[in-house]
Amino acid sequence: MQLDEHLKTLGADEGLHQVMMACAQGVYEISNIVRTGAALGYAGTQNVFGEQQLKLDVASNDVLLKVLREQPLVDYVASEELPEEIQISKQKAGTGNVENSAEFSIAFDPLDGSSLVDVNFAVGTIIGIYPKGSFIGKKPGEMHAAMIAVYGPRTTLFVALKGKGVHQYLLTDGGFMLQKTELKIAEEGKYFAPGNLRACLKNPGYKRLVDFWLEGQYTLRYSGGMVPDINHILLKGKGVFTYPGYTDEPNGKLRLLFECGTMGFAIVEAGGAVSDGKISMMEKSIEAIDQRCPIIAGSVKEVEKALSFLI
Ligand code: P6P
Repeated sequence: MQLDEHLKTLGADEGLHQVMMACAQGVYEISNIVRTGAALGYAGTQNVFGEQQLKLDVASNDVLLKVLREQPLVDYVASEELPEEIQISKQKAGTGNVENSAEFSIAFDPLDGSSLVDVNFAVGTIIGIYPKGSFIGKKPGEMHAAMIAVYGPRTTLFVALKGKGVHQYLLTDGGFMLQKTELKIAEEGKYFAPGNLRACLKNPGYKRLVDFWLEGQYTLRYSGGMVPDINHILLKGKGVFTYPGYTDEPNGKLRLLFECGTMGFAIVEAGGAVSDGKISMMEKSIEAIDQRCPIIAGSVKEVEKALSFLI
């Protein structure tokens, strides 16, 4: 079954369906850019986090901005590659040619882990679809849907629809075809994806947690790409992903709006748990576009065990 048809069977409302199909078109175009090496090397610019932008980052960002600007229902957009949120509905309405019929605001990381492309590791696109309006003050739990693309040996797409589960589609010559429905994460499972291991030096609780996993003979599954690493948990149906902070960087590296909130939404929709170390990521208020936060995510009991060491 095609993505378009399956979204209808899931009961996605018409406007959300329209915007999700536009995002899927963007993912299709980004997949082609990644696979053909159409944009290699550095762009000579930095993002708001001071990270050198690759031509791939800029090209992927341009693709999503293009497809979203064509959507009358999109209000604000925010990208990891842009310094601030943009109200594209107002830009259009400002020309007097469109009354503001916007319903959704969309935050995205157009190519997460892009620096891994040059070693041919899997990377991904992370898209969070929120109610309209500024992202500031919203919480990830308010999302209508999350879309997560994985550019690996195959291009696959997760769709997490609020209250309607997580589903996986494979990009084929005939478009995105349904592969797996109702993905579920079991309460526990011995896979671990320990990000920011350098934190063990100054965060003794993290060192004890890693020792717990090693003594428990957990299987390591960490690639340095958040999307493929959490893809593994969703498809194996178990495991835990961590990227904690430590004294030098108490909030760690990953972004609430562009990474932790959206990936966490999909994990919760699949029956898992996601925390910033203190509260559920779904309840964490977005205070700034570039806000970073620690993340512990995956099987409910694995997250609980991890938190018992980290708190
Ligand atoms: P480290 C990729 O750059 C990324 O933003 C996430 O996709 C990934 O989980 C993390 O950084 C990896 O960070 O410190 O292991 O390189």
